[in-house]
Amino acid sequence: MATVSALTKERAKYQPKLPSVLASAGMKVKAVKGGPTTCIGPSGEIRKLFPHLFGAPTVTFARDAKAKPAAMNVGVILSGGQAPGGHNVIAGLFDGIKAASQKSRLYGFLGGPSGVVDGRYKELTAAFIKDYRNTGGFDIIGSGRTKLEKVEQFEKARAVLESLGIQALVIIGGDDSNTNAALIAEHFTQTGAPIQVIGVPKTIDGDLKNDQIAISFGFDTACKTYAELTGNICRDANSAKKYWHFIKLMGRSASHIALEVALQAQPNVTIISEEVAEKKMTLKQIVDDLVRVIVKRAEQKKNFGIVLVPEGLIEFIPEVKQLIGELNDIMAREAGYFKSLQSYDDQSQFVNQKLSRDSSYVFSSLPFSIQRQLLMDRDPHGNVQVSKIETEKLLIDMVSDRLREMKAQGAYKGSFSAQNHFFGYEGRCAAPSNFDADYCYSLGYAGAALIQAGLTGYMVSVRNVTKPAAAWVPGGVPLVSMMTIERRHGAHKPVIRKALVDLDAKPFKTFAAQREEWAMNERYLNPGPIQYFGPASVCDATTITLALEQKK
Ligand code: FBP
Repeated sequence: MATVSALTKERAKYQPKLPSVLASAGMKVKAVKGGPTTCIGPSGEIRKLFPHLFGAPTVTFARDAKAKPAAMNVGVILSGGQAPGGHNVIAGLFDGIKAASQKSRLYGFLGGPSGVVDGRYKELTAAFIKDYRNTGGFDIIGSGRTKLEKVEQFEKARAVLESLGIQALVIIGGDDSNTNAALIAEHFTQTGAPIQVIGVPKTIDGDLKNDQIAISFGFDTACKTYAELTGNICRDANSAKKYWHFIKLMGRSASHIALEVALQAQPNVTIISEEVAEKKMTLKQIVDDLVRVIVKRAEQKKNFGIVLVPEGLIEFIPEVKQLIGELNDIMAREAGYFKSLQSYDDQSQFVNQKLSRDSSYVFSSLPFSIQRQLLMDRDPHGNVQVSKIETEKLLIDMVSDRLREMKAQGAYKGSFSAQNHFFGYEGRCAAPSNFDADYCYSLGYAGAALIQAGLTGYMVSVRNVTKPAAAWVPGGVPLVSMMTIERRHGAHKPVIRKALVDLDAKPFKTFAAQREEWAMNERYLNPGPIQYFGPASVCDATTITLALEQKK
């Protein structure tokens, strides 16, 4: 039997593209500083928390024939949920430091951030990395969700890094992990530890982006995978004409994935959480909207359709958001007592006494299964684990109830048979698309260039990414410049702001202009599987979101 699939074997030969400045000059580059930065939140507070990092300039790279690249010892961590392309970030970082000097060494910390605190690591050699190039997954060194935010952890990490002679730590993670990267960088600078910290923007959710960061890696491949599956379901629905499919799509908070999949596959209904929040919609109003479309389609004898539900929806419904906020505070404040309660009934009774009247009403009106899911353990960053909340089933239940009532009153004559799906884990480890393979490799390589430039507290950036890779612009952005203050775990903390769907921007507007047409008709598109071999117009296409965002 073959040990790798035919695709993996062929794909291993793919040489990711680099921005021309790095492709032609390798590490013979210098950092070119832009103007000083501030931050997006209250600058006085953030400056106090990051006195050494605050105000650093953005940088790009230029060729420098006089540069004298030297050996670098670098450590790398994969943090949080898997995202396609992580292996290529590591490959790019490895090739970058080796281009500087063959004496450079790369250490991978195992199992996520805890690896660097506990000193679990593996030296990553050319022979070892070879089998991971252009593959999906984070299995090269594993990932984890331990958060690094305490001084004791920083000090333990420092001891481990110094014992290996590591001069820079690269943290590949989402907004929370990069926030922590900034805390570590500040601590190391303040205490005189000679260790740089560099972040890499990762998350399929696509919510780690801003004017400087085009997109987090993994979004492209994950969306294309979900769009393929959604397109297939649209085709099935239109063939069988008997089911309403409710598809929940991953994306912890923002609805970027749902929006992108909607643009690619054109299903009948897509709920966008940010719009729900903006319009202050109640759960009942969301159900009303769905019922309106289902009834209208039924009048045309179309008892089928597709509804996309963003994973984070529940937290954007103002009344549920308020409830979750109160639950988070109670569960953080009374963590010990709450955990000691053995049964779900006891837990539910306990929180119910502490909730405000409105939230207690909302909590009690939810089905038991959803109540239980809302009381499950938070993730290490204090977030509700929305991937475990079955919002798609909640909506199916509520829609069925309403249609039953309407039928009894003679206001609905159709039939409603629903199927539920959740696409999330199916896309997080897909083999990276050409875009993610190239983007990730470039991020890793540019990370090496930032280290060579002696910078710390930076996120790697590669911009201009809707152009061919040669024209991409690699550089770095100070992590602190993306920061604001938010309430987490019942306290105010500095965080990198999540980018939510902008209702005034082109991707949402493009969707909104067509959604009524898509609701009533079958304008389904079939994006098909990601193509790795073939015309650039198919293989190198970016997401529609990115193309629309960057369109001048
Ligand atoms: P990151 O933000 O860490 O990249 O993770 C994103 C995500 O895939 C979300 O879309 C999802 O809600 C969550 O991870 C699921 O987490 P877990 O892998 O712990 O089940």
